Amino acid sequence: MAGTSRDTGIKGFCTVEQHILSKQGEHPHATGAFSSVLTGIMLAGRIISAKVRRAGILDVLGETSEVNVHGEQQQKLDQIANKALETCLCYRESVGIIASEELDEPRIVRETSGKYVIIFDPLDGSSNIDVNVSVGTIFSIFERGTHNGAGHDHLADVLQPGRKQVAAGYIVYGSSTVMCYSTGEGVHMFTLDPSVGSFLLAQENVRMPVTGKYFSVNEGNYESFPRGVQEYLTWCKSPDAGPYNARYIGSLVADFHRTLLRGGVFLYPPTAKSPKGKLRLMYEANPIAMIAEQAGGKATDGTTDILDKAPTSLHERTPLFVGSVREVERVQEYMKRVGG
Ligand code: FBP
Repeated sequence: MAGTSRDTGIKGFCTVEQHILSKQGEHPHATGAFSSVLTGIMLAGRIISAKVRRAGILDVLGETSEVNVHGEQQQKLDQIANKALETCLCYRESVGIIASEELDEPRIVRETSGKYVIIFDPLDGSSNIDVNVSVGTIFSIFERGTHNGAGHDHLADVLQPGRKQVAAGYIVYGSSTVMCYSTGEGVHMFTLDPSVGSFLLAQENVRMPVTGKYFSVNEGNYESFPRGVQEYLTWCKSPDAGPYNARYIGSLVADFHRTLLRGGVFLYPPTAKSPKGKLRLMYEANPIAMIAEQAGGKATDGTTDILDKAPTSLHERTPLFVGSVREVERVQEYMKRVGG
């Protein structure tokens, strides 16, 4: 599939739709319902990308007067991104339920029909929006439980463990707009070509390096990290380790994308301010964990693999340690040895 197409000279002149079609052979019962959801997410991604790229000259920067369920002041672009995803997804017949970081409760789009549940962080890294640093959209897709009409348990359809995701991914709005997604058969990366308005295949079956000398963490919280994490970070900075390079953008989607391609580990441990961790399980940790594992990496909350955690609420938080298998295991060893 990959490789340069002779007549266009554009590497991998393959769209996401073609890529899914090419995989359909492996899914004889595919109905197009899934690709319809993905094209909805990509359309919203193109709309958001266009706003983010012209943010300085459009009235989309800064805060709104509204506060979201987390008590955070909503950014204008948070709302714009959320609206774009809601609108693009709710048109699709195969969408039954959507849930978002910016919506207090799940939205039941179709009471009994609509096969899929889509949970998303419309604009991750909001603290970076106004300073032109990469931000992103993160999405997680589940299939609904059995449709039995009245009394259907919508919340049970949303609160499924990450291992049940049928697909997950993210879009980074960085120097270019890149989408990475997985349906459980590897991780594939597409770049938005604004000149043709399509996400084109950039790399298939992306593999995360097994090790990598990068650690990514907000060390401003160092004093309240668990001692095992403090000891691991001290080791990373020691001649014995190399030392490792510190990299922290402050947008999970961008810090993870670098970790996917270069290896290393991203850490958001429990802190005094966020004793359960800051990041949200359903629309940050779960989808990122699926991509990590599908690329050969690992994602844990320190003890349990993220994808094996049983969610109890839509906006629950979790500690997150994700990256190269060897690095995440090393953090866990330190946490076990030094006791959390
Ligand atoms: P939202 O911007 O979607 O709320 O995401 C949370 C986030 O911005 C992550 O993208 C990032 O990894 C983390 O918070 C940064 O937190 P901190 O500013 O505490 O380092």
